[in-house]
Amino acid sequence: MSEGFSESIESLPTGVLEEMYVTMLKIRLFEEKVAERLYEKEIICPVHLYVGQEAIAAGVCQNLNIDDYVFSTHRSHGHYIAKGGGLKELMAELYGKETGCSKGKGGSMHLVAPEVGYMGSSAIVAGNIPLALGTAFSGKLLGNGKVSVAFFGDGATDEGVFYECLNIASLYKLPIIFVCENNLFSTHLPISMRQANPDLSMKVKANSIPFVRVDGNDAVAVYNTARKMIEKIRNGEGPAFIECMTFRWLAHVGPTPDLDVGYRKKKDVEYWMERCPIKKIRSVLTKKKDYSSRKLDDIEKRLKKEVEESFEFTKASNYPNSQNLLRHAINTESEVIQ
Ligand SMILES: Cc1ncc(C[n+]2csc(CCOP(=O)(O)OP(=O)(O)O)c2C)c(N)n1
Repeated sequence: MSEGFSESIESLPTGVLEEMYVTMLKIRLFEEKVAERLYEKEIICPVHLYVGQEAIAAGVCQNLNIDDYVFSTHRSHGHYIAKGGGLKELMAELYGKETGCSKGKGGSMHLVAPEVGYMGSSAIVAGNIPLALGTAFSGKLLGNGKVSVAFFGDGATDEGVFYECLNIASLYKLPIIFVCENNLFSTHLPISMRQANPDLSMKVKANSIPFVRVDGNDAVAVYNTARKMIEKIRNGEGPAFIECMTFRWLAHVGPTPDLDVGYRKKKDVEYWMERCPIKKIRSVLTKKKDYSSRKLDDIEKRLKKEVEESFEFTKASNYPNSQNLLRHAINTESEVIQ
């Protein structure tokens, strides 16, 4: 299925594979903890889990520098973690604590970590795409060599602004990579019930933007494709588009498997779970001559501890006090209150 650049996995350095594996497992373990806390109703902000899609954030972000720009969506944890955002600040944000990355005022859908180039997530479907276009414009004008990344779901391709952004990015040859995570549904509707022609490639190519579709559960395919595209973007060749075919394992929002809703079949979910992106990269890694499965166990132990520490940190943190409620917000005169 993959039309991506599928170089032999042997040619990928073990270090790169291991780093992607660590990122993916960190996202998975973190979200498993979050799911547990959601069931307990300890976390009460709306949470859109990324379980099943980890290879996309890891494969793309593995190619980025810390000062490249990433813009994310309501399904934000994977991109935040893959770009280097701190787990403690993320967990604290989900609990609304003042030590959270958005000072406890944003919740899961409004994360930010500019110190690592994670410029923010937005709950407005497709709303992050013009924002990424903005940093791409600045990158072009300043000639600073930075690349902007817009991650979005297939639902964003239903929006008019998506098409406007494709046009402008192409017209001005902006340094931006569009990453569509096509998990086959926008909430409960498949793309075939939303668009007359569900084939995205034609729409992207109509704007003269290079398009590649890859298996989004294969971190190596995502990595290789994004690497080639980002190299060209840095060389001034303008935007590129990668469509990553994938599937979310859990409900649109919240921690349940949501099979009772009736919009997807148990056997489809099982099919995709069989094609677990983490299982896949683990099997690639263990085929490397110089890699031992003991190392994988050590990584898992270390990451579980890191997740546990983020939880302890959150428990020990305070909620914002009432005097600070308007800090870091915009007042009625449109001034940012420090
Ligand atoms: C402009 C806008 N329209 C509708 C919504 C309601 N909404 C929230 S998430 C979502 C589905 C988005 O699907 P997709 O972009 O494919 O991302 P996924 O949830 O599959 O990751 C919708 C329609 C919204 N937040 N913003």
